[in-house]
Amino acid sequence: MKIEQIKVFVSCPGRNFVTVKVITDEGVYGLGDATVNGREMAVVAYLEEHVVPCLINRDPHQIEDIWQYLYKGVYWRRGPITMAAIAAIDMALWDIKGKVAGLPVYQLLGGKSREGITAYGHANGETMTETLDNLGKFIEQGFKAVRLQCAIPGLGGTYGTLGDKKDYFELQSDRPLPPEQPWSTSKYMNFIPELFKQARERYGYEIQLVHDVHSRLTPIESAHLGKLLEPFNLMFLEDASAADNQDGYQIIRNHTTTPLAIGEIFNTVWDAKDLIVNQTIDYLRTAITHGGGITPMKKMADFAAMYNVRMAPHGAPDLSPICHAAHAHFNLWAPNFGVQEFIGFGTAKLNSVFSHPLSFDNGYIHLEDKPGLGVEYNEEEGLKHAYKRSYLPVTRLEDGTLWYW
Ligand code: EZ4
Ligand code: CO
Repeated sequence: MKIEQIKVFVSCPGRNFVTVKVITDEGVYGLGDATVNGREMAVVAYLEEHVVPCLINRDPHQIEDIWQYLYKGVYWRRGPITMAAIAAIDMALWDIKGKVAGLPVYQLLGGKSREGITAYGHANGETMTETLDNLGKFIEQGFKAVRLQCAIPGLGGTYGTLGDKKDYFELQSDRPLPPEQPWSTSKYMNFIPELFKQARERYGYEIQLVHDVHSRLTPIESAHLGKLLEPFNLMFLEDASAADNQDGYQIIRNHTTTPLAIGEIFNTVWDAKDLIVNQTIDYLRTAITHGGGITPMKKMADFAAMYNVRMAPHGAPDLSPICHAAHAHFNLWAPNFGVQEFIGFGTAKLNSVFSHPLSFDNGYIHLEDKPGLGVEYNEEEGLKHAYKRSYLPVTRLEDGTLWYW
């Protein structure tokens, strides 16, 4: 079997997605997700100009060798654009192998370690009451874990809240230039512990709770927040601080027993190596699309397991349904799976372009048994939704200093 053609599609059914289709001389094809939110066309150029020509006529079954060729074989290793491009090819090759074998990808990884995939939903709101009412709705739907994000009083536009937008799946397509949002660490610190206090008073301690700091705090500030949140038993605090310097997490760890999760912007195991071996984190949140594919994620999971770190792949709506399906296969297999972030299955427009094998019931994601990843990309529908330049917001402190979004 040979790789005959590789197509790269960009479509915007509410937000931009980059999709790769690897087609073989025997007609079998595989699909992969290469979306990097706000930098989509950089991955397209990387794939079309620098990856696709090298893969024509290669054997698609040589997944490991092709991964090594695209990673180790290239002097300019790592980085989000490179690794998303490699990831999409890798996903597509696992999809092909599964289709040829007549087996779902989780079977190729080693089979199921569990029946259902525990998912956490997003309860958010403009006020504390709205956020807590939404938490109640998630509990009623059977969710076992929920992320809480609330607009911070006195700040216009807080990460994780929708403002006047309809939903996550339409959030980004109308941002042709980066919008700006203000940030105040003191306003945030004075508010968030009260949100979790009231959540526990209203709903008790059975529901597991998560919060995403989105890297807005320094290590000592997040250590302080972690301590303030200890009475409210979080499942984890996400992106408590940026980890460009992995040593910073030791400061957080030294001061709080609130579990820590990080990794959605990591693109190789090297971004997390010190965090793992020093046991300064509890969950690794790298996505298959941004971490170089299924091949390295399996290695990362086994490495993390040696240090009691569990996998909790990023599940944002800017990952395409192909990545969400790949996560489901991975999560069914990974012995050290923790939890999957889950924001629903999107809009009718999104589902006209992508179909996926996932369903949700009583707090768990389930995967229909189909060969490969079990996803389809409708090329004709995709063409109806042209790419729109779009950006994530930029954050400034109230005095104008640029900060982490
Ligand atoms: O901000 O995916 O946990 N989820 C997140 C996301 C990220 C976006 C960035 O593209 O932090 O909402
Ligand atoms: Co996050």
